[in-house]
Amino acid sequence: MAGSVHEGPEFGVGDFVLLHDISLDAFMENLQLRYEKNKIYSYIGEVVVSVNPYKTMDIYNQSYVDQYKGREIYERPPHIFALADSAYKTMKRKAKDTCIVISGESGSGKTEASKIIMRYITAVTNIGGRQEVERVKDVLIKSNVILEAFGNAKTNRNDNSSRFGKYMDINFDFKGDPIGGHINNYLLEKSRVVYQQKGERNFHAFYQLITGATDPKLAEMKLVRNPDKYHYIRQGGDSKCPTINDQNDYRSVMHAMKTLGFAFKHAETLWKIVAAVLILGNIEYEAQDDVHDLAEVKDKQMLANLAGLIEVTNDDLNKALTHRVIAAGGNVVDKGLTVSDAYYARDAFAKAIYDRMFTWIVKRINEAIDPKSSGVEFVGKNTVIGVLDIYGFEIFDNNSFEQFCINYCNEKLQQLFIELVLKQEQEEYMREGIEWQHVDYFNNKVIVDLVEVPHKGILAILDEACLSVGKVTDEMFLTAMSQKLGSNDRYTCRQTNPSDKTLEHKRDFRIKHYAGDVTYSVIGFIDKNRDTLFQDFKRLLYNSEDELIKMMWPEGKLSITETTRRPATAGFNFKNSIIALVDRLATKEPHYVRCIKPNEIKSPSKFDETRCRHQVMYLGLLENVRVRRAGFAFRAQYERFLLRYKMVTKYTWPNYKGSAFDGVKVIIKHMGFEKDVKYGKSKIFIRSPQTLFALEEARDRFMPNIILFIQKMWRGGN
Ligand code: AOV
Ligand code: MG
Repeated sequence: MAGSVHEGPEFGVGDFVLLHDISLDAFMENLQLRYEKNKIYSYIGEVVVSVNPYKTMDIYNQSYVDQYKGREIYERPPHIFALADSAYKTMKRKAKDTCIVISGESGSGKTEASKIIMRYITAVTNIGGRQEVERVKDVLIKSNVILEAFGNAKTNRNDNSSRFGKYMDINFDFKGDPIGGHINNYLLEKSRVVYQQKGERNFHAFYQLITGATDPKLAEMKLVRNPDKYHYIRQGGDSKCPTINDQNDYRSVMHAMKTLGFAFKHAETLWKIVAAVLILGNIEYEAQDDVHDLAEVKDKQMLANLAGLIEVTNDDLNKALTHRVIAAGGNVVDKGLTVSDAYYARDAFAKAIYDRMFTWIVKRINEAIDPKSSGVEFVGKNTVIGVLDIYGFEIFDNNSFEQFCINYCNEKLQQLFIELVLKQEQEEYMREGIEWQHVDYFNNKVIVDLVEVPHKGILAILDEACLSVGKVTDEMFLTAMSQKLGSNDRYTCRQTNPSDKTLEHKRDFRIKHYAGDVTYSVIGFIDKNRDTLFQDFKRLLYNSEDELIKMMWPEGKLSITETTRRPATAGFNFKNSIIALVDRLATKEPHYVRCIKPNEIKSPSKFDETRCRHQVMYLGLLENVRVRRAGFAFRAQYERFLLRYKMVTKYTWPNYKGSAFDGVKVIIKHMGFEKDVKYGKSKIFIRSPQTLFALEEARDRFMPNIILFIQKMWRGGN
């Protein structure tokens, strides 16, 4: 029947737990049937399974909001609104923090899901119409526009791929109205600033500036309106993306910055930094003479333009781009860079300046959405809903340190999912006093351990290599890994002997991830993990006349002899931030959205069975169904059950005088289902889906009489 989780046989079952036969084939058949009927959402109990429709669906408007507001999850057809509502209600009713974890591979629809959830929450709150709350909502939504401009890019998997991880807490006051939020960001893929694979683009912001800024603005920044002129943004081969309108997006970003209260001067500086990175990428070097190969900047005018943008002197900039000052035995030595070292330094500079700018943007957004400064009067307990939208599992032709971190993060989230789903179910059965049946689940802990365990994990081996003295190469790291991990069946080294000229020289290792095998090229691992930037650049930027640039680089204040401790590595920081994230999620009541990408070609009509089956398998969805079912297809609280089905017997309709528990028993007895149910402390558990369908059908049969009854009551009859 339409109108509940059971939408009728032509749409399959809305909840996979209701499948007659719990097998992968039955799961796939149901998923495909629903997708083909435009039913992109389904449930596994309270978990939402979402298949990316790759087309605009008219299912998010106000009338849909009204249908889901305040309803129980199984009372309406599956929808992500129901999950958002459930997270919201739980938070409000129990005054407990909740979180929504959205997972799935790159392009499966996580970011869109997180935005839909945000929009739902803003649509159902602030009934009182408080102006300050409206402002908070606007600011929360607009913050996304800015983050996506600077942190998303077109990849070969997704035109709007998140290249950073995002966890956002939305804070609510005791009335349940949003009063602000806080964002934690995780490792921006900064290598993209200087390099993109074929078919990919740099971060959207670069193209937005080039296409969106006015002519005078571009002239002032010494830029031309042609992306193909800039080395850092043309390597992918195509700067245009048909699904993206950079020019309009530029305007939206400017508008969003205004809404968030960014100072005009600061917004200007951000675009100036973007422009500076573009020019930096075009800086070329030549050797001063044939003997020393010492680098010199070719185009002095370009150097001057760049210096003007970041407000430093030409000399200082030239020095930083071609020299390195080092402290050796108490003496300060000024050393010229070779041409190749200078190119390396240039790229490191570009990545660092962009990355630091992104960090600043997140910090500035956090100030704008800080609940303490929202102006909303704050009384009583403050609770949060956390929304996690992170970069999805990805495999490219060439996978490096970034993919390694991203995929490790997805392993962690998968593990959290397994633990929490199992735990939640077991706890529910215990609470209800119903016997729990063990269900086997593939636990990916072995892969997580392979990456993160102290001393023996890949990240530890990498750190050890980075910290050792002398010149360490990526190949040495690979050898060290092979020695220590050789026996791990999730790890394979694919290094060939460089002296064997008959073979193509491979410097790869492969990990059997939960979501598939990924081969990582080891090239660049040491460098990306060390993540060091010459002090020269830090000092240069600290000495900028631009107040914001100076503020972004406080450590430039230190002189070269004030030796600083070796900073923590990128891998170490990332691992700790992800562990902290998982710990944080585990303290909240979780809700899950599992996103599936139906095909590789962004088509709204193609259900690639093999690709979908693979995702269903690695996401552990079938096991999820088994765990959820563990003997029972359906459960509901006695009060809700009675309310929903009381019309099926004359003993319970219109009102049952006794307890809800007794009322439910009357219904079950009347229908003859005693053998198929178990009574928990607060809920009834139903074994077979057919029983539930029969109840629903009975309810449908009695519904017309009920409508007549209600109409009669209104007319004053009885
Ligand atoms: P992702 O966040 O999961 O990938 P997105 O949420 O960016 O993926 O979705 C990719 C694209 O699919 C979007 O740009 C939309 O064109 C389309 N799409 C997804 N969900 C919907 C929907 N509900 N309705 C209409 N179109 C949709 V990544 O960030 O790459 O892991 O790192
Ligand atoms: Mg995304």
